[in-house]
Amino acid sequence: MKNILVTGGAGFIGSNFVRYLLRKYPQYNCIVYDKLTYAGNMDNLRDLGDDPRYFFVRGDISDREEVDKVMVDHSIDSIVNFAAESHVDRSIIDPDAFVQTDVVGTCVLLDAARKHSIERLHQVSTDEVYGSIEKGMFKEGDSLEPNSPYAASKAGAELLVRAYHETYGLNTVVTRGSNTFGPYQYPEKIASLFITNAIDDHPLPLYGDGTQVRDWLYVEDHCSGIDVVLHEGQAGQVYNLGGGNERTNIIVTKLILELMHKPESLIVSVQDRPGHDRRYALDCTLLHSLGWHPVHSFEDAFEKTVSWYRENEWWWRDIKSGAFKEYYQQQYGDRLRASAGVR
Ligand code: NAD
Ligand code: TDX
Repeated sequence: MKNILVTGGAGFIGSNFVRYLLRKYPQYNCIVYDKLTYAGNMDNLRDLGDDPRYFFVRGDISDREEVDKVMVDHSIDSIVNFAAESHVDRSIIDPDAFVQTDVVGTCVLLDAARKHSIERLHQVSTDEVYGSIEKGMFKEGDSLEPNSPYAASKAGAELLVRAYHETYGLNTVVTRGSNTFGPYQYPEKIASLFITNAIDDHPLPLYGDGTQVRDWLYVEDHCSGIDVVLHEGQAGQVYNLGGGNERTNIIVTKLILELMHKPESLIVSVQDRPGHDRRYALDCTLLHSLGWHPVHSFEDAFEKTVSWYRENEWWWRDIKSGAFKEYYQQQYGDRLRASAGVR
């Protein structure tokens, strides 16, 4: 591998991955290909500045011509596909873009991978494709029972990846990552939203009773897991990639407030997310057998994350003062008003 196309590299995990890759592999070139949707942000890559091994191309993964051009222009030999519409709540409001980018876009990348005979395509997927589990842990062979339009579109993408491996012998790997947190996360997800709200003493809108469970993974550990599978994973294989940190949402919320010395009275219980998955949990034995283990403790990584948002207001204040406000109103306006009425 030499010229790696990182689609969605201007987003949260993608930008952290680009930094990780360039740091670890001095011989690699990283070509970021990103549509720059509301979630894509050149500020996420600002510190790479004039690194001669980093290139940025603005483009849509569902545009065949643009994808073809970047493959040729940069002699791409591997693809890591992060590009996606990634937020469950937005997929409930409007699923269209999820199907277009997550499913159709992945299909276009698979075709380009075939056409240009690339060495490997790594699909960055999610634990949400399994649906919810009350007890035990999901294994890679378990059935896919996605519950949100987001999860369904990611499952659709994965099935195409599988089919291209089986039918055309394309060298593919898939990672199913769990809930990720860390620097440069668009402030719509629970961790980045609640930290930035708490800085401003704004309410933290907790869905339902807050007893849903997620498995938390620090972004650096997510990147190292992708790195291991990209380089060591078996062709055609899927790998669970979880942090082993199961926590309820209420526990995560209270931890954030404790780390920030803010009162629990900021927590407001609001109307639940429809189709809300109760619990995700991953058995990561397969990935552990490749030698990967998360190295960041949940509490320390959360503390680091809180500090990062505190020290980098320049990054998120701009985002929160723009189009985000409209989304926030749509998603939380009625919910917060209804909760205030109940009190
Ligand atoms: P993000 O929303 O922060 O970033 C997505 C990026 O993709 C953005 O830069 C956006 O501009 C780009 N993009 C969107 N549509 C595109 C298109 N049509 N063409 C090209 N670029 C496009 O997402 P994230 O949280 O960094 O997630 C990255 C990937 O990891 C996604 O595939 C997501 O499903 C997966 N994932 C995320 C998590 C998590 O907790 N955040 C966990 C597991 C898996
Ligand atoms: O305002 C909120 N209040 C709240 O209680 C938000 C945004 C979330 N929540 C709850 C819902 C979930 O139980 O917190 C939990 C986490 O929610 P999100 O941060 O929206 O993440 P989730 O829906 O679990 O999906 C995430 O993990 C898997 C990422 O967004 C996906 O991209 C990834 O695939």
